[in-house]
Amino acid sequence: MITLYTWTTPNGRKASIALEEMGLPYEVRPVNIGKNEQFAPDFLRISPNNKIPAIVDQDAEGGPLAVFESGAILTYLAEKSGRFLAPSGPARYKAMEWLYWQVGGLGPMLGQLGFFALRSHEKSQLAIKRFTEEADRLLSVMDKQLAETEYLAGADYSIADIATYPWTLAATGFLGEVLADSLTTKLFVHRWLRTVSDRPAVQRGMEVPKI
Ligand SMILES: N[C@@H](CCC(=O)N[C@@H](CS)C(=O)NCC(=O)O)C(=O)O
Repeated sequence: MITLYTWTTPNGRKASIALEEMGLPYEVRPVNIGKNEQFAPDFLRISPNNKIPAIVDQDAEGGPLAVFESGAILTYLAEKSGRFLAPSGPARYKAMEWLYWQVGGLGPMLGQLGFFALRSHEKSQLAIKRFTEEADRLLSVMDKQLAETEYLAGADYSIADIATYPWTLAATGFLGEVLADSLTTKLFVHRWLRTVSDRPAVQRGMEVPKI
Protein backbone atom coordinates (compact mmCIF):
# COMPACT_ATOMS: atom_id res chain seq x y z
CA MET A 1 0.00 0.00 0.00
CA ILE A 2 1.19 3.51 -0.86
CA THR A 3 0.25 6.50 1.29
CA LEU A 4 -0.14 9.74 -0.67
CA TYR A 5 0.24 13.05 1.17
CA THR A 6 -1.42 15.68 -0.96
CA TRP A 7 -3.67 18.69 -1.28
CA THR A 8 -6.04 20.22 -3.88
CA THR A 9 -3.27 21.75 -5.99
CA PRO A 10 -1.66 21.06 -9.39
CA ASN A 11 1.48 19.54 -7.85
CA GLY A 12 -0.59 17.23 -5.66
CA ARG A 13 -2.72 16.11 -8.58
CA LYS A 14 0.30 14.94 -10.58
CA ALA A 15 0.80 12.17 -8.02
CA SER A 16 -2.88 11.16 -7.74
CA ILE A 17 -3.26 11.05 -11.54
CA ALA A 18 -0.15 8.83 -11.75
CA LEU A 19 -1.44 6.46 -9.07
CA GLU A 20 -4.82 6.23 -10.82
CA GLU A 21 -3.25 5.70 -14.26
CA MET A 22 -0.96 2.96 -12.95
CA GLY A 23 -3.66 1.21 -10.93
CA LEU A 24 -1.49 1.14 -7.80
CA PRO A 25 -3.42 0.82 -4.52
CA TYR A 26 -3.08 3.92 -2.35
CA GLU A 27 -4.57 5.75 0.59
CA VAL A 28 -4.81 9.53 0.81
CA ARG A 29 -3.67 11.73 3.70
CA PRO A 30 -4.77 15.31 3.01
CA VAL A 31 -2.23 17.93 4.16
CA ASN A 32 -4.03 21.26 4.39
CA ILE A 33 -1.36 23.73 3.29
CA GLY A 34 -3.79 26.60 3.98
CA LYS A 35 -3.55 25.59 7.67
CA ASN A 36 0.24 25.08 7.58
CA GLU A 37 -0.06 21.31 8.12
CA GLN A 38 2.97 20.91 5.81
CA PHE A 39 5.14 22.15 8.70
CA ALA A 40 4.01 19.44 11.14
CA PRO A 41 7.06 17.47 12.39
CA ASP A 42 5.54 14.12 11.30
CA PHE A 43 5.11 15.41 7.75
CA LEU A 44 8.58 17.01 7.66
CA ARG A 45 10.09 13.59 8.38
CA ILE A 46 8.54 12.44 5.07
CA SER A 47 8.87 15.67 3.08
CA PRO A 48 11.70 17.82 4.54
CA ASN A 49 11.02 20.63 2.01
CA ASN A 50 7.55 21.10 3.61
CA LYS A 51 5.67 20.67 0.35
CA ILE A 52 3.15 18.24 -1.06
CA PRO A 53 3.05 15.81 -2.77
CA ALA A 54 4.94 13.08 -0.95
CA ILE A 55 4.44 9.33 -0.78
CA VAL A 56 5.41 6.48 1.50
CA ASP A 57 5.57 3.05 -0.11
CA GLN A 58 5.26 0.47 2.69
CA ASP A 59 6.11 -2.32 0.24
CA ALA A 60 9.23 -0.83 -1.32
CA GLU A 61 12.19 -3.10 -1.90
CA GLY A 62 14.30 -3.07 1.24
CA GLY A 63 11.58 -1.60 3.47
CA PRO A 64 9.26 1.43 3.65
CA LEU A 65 10.40 4.31 1.45
CA ALA A 66 9.37 7.99 1.62
CA VAL A 67 9.70 10.04 -1.59
CA PHE A 68 9.10 13.80 -1.98
CA GLU A 69 9.29 16.05 -5.11
CA SER A 70 6.72 15.26 -7.79
CA GLY A 71 9.31 14.39 -10.48
CA ALA A 72 10.95 11.81 -8.20
CA ILE A 73 7.53 10.44 -7.21
CA LEU A 74 6.40 10.04 -10.83
CA THR A 75 9.68 8.35 -11.78
CA TYR A 76 9.44 6.00 -8.78
CA LEU A 77 5.83 5.07 -9.55
CA ALA A 78 6.58 4.58 -13.27
CA GLU A 79 9.43 2.22 -12.44
CA LYS A 80 7.38 0.37 -9.82
CA SER A 81 4.45 -0.15 -12.22
CA GLY A 82 6.48 -0.47 -15.43
CA ARG A 83 4.20 2.08 -17.11
CA PHE A 84 4.48 5.51 -18.76
CA LEU A 85 8.32 5.61 -18.79
CA ALA A 86 10.50 3.51 -21.08
CA PRO A 87 13.03 1.44 -19.09
CA SER A 88 15.95 2.65 -21.25
CA GLY A 89 16.86 4.26 -24.55
CA PRO A 90 15.86 7.53 -26.25
CA ALA A 91 12.16 7.39 -25.27
CA ARG A 92 13.15 7.38 -21.59
CA TYR A 93 15.27 10.52 -21.97
CA LYS A 94 12.62 12.34 -24.04
CA ALA A 95 10.14 11.73 -21.21
CA MET A 96 12.74 12.87 -18.64
CA GLU A 97 13.40 16.06 -20.63
CA TRP A 98 9.76 17.10 -20.55
CA LEU A 99 9.30 15.94 -16.97
CA TYR A 100 12.16 18.18 -15.79
CA TRP A 101 10.93 20.97 -18.09
CA GLN A 102 7.65 20.91 -16.22
CA VAL A 103 9.07 20.57 -12.70
CA GLY A 104 11.76 23.24 -13.19
CA GLY A 105 9.96 25.52 -15.66
CA LEU A 106 6.25 25.52 -16.30
CA GLY A 107 5.19 24.73 -12.71
CA PRO A 108 7.35 27.32 -10.90
CA MET A 109 6.71 30.06 -13.50
CA LEU A 110 2.93 29.61 -13.42
CA GLY A 111 3.10 29.42 -9.63
CA GLN A 112 4.96 32.74 -9.46
CA LEU A 113 2.54 34.29 -11.98
CA GLY A 114 -0.40 33.18 -9.83
CA PHE A 115 1.22 34.72 -6.75
CA PHE A 116 2.07 38.10 -8.31
CA ALA A 117 -0.96 38.52 -10.60
CA LEU A 118 -3.70 37.06 -8.41
CA ARG A 119 -2.83 36.28 -4.78
CA SER A 120 -0.60 39.21 -3.85
CA HIS A 121 -2.40 42.34 -2.60
CA GLU A 122 0.50 44.46 -3.81
CA LYS A 123 0.63 44.37 -7.64
CA SER A 124 4.18 44.53 -8.98
CA GLN A 125 3.86 45.30 -12.69
CA LEU A 126 7.47 44.22 -13.29
CA ALA A 127 6.91 40.79 -11.71
CA ILE A 128 3.58 40.30 -13.51
CA LYS A 129 5.18 41.22 -16.86
CA ARG A 130 8.20 39.00 -16.21
CA PHE A 131 6.17 35.89 -15.32
CA THR A 132 3.46 36.48 -17.96
CA GLU A 133 6.18 36.62 -20.64
CA GLU A 134 7.92 33.55 -19.26
CA ALA A 135 4.63 31.61 -19.07
CA ASP A 136 3.89 32.61 -22.68
CA ARG A 137 7.36 31.51 -23.76
CA LEU A 138 6.97 28.12 -22.07
CA LEU A 139 3.48 27.58 -23.52
CA SER A 140 4.91 28.44 -26.97
CA VAL A 141 7.66 25.83 -26.52
CA MET A 142 5.02 23.29 -25.51
CA ASP A 143 2.76 24.22 -28.43
CA LYS A 144 5.61 23.80 -30.91
CA GLN A 145 6.42 20.36 -29.52
CA LEU A 146 2.77 19.28 -29.59
CA ALA A 147 2.47 20.43 -33.20
CA GLU A 148 4.98 17.70 -34.02
CA THR A 149 4.08 14.90 -31.60
CA GLU A 150 0.84 13.59 -30.10
CA TYR A 151 2.21 13.73 -26.55
CA LEU A 152 5.02 15.75 -25.01
CA ALA A 153 7.70 13.09 -25.28
CA GLY A 154 6.55 11.58 -28.58
CA ALA A 155 3.86 9.18 -29.74
CA ASP A 156 3.21 7.73 -26.27
CA TYR A 157 1.53 9.19 -23.19
CA SER A 158 4.14 9.39 -20.40
CA ILE A 159 4.78 10.73 -16.91
CA ALA A 160 5.79 14.01 -18.65
CA ASP A 161 2.15 14.46 -19.74
CA ILE A 162 0.93 13.50 -16.27
CA ALA A 163 3.22 16.14 -14.70
CA THR A 164 2.27 18.85 -17.17
CA TYR A 165 -1.49 18.36 -17.29
CA PRO A 166 -2.62 19.90 -13.94
CA TRP A 167 -0.50 23.04 -14.43
CA THR A 168 -1.64 23.52 -18.03
CA LEU A 169 -5.22 23.17 -16.85
CA ALA A 170 -4.45 25.87 -14.25
CA ALA A 171 -3.08 28.08 -17.04
CA THR A 172 -6.47 27.89 -18.77
CA GLY A 173 -8.42 27.92 -15.48
CA PHE A 174 -7.48 30.18 -12.59
CA LEU A 175 -4.80 31.91 -14.74
CA GLY A 176 -7.04 31.98 -17.82
CA GLU A 177 -7.67 35.72 -17.78
CA VAL A 178 -4.04 36.62 -17.11
CA LEU A 179 -2.88 34.38 -19.96
CA ALA A 180 -5.82 35.01 -22.34
CA ASP A 181 -3.70 36.59 -25.10
CA SER A 182 -1.14 33.80 -24.96
CA LEU A 183 -3.70 30.99 -24.92
CA THR A 184 -5.54 32.08 -28.07
CA THR A 185 -2.52 31.11 -30.18
CA LYS A 186 -1.77 27.74 -28.49
CA LEU A 187 -3.95 25.48 -30.63
CA PHE A 188 -1.91 22.32 -30.09
CA VAL A 189 -1.83 22.82 -26.32
CA HIS A 190 -5.65 22.93 -26.37
CA ARG A 191 -5.80 19.75 -28.51
CA TRP A 192 -3.49 17.94 -26.06
CA LEU A 193 -5.49 19.22 -23.05
CA ARG A 194 -8.70 17.77 -24.52
CA THR A 195 -7.03 14.40 -25.19
CA VAL A 196 -5.57 14.13 -21.68
CA SER A 197 -8.78 15.43 -20.04
CA ASP A 198 -10.71 12.57 -21.66
CA ARG A 199 -8.73 9.92 -19.78
CA PRO A 200 -10.86 8.45 -16.95
CA ALA A 201 -7.82 8.02 -14.67
CA VAL A 202 -6.95 11.71 -15.11
CA GLN A 203 -10.51 12.65 -14.17
CA ARG A 204 -10.33 10.45 -11.04
CA GLY A 205 -6.89 11.81 -10.08
CA MET A 206 -8.13 15.40 -10.35
CA GLU A 207 -10.77 14.62 -7.68
CA VAL A 208 -8.10 13.76 -5.08
CA PRO A 209 -8.09 14.63 -2.24
CA LYS A 210 -11.79 14.66 -1.49
CA ILE A 211 -12.25 17.17 1.33
N1 LIG B 1 8.94 21.12 -6.68
C1 LIG B 1 7.86 20.62 -5.89
C2 LIG B 1 6.82 21.70 -5.70
C3 LIG B 1 5.73 21.28 -4.73
C4 LIG B 1 4.90 22.47 -4.28
O1 LIG B 1 5.19 23.63 -4.60
N2 LIG B 1 3.86 22.18 -3.48
C5 LIG B 1 3.04 23.23 -2.94
C6 LIG B 1 1.57 23.00 -3.28
S1 LIG B 1 1.28 23.02 -5.02
C7 LIG B 1 3.16 23.23 -1.43
O2 LIG B 1 3.19 22.19 -0.81
N3 LIG B 1 3.28 24.42 -0.81
C8 LIG B 1 3.35 24.55 0.60
C9 LIG B 1 4.42 25.52 1.04
O3 LIG B 1 5.14 26.06 0.18
O4 LIG B 1 4.55 25.75 2.25
C10 LIG B 1 7.25 19.38 -6.56
O5 LIG B 1 7.24 19.35 -7.79
O6 LIG B 1 6.81 18.46 -5.85
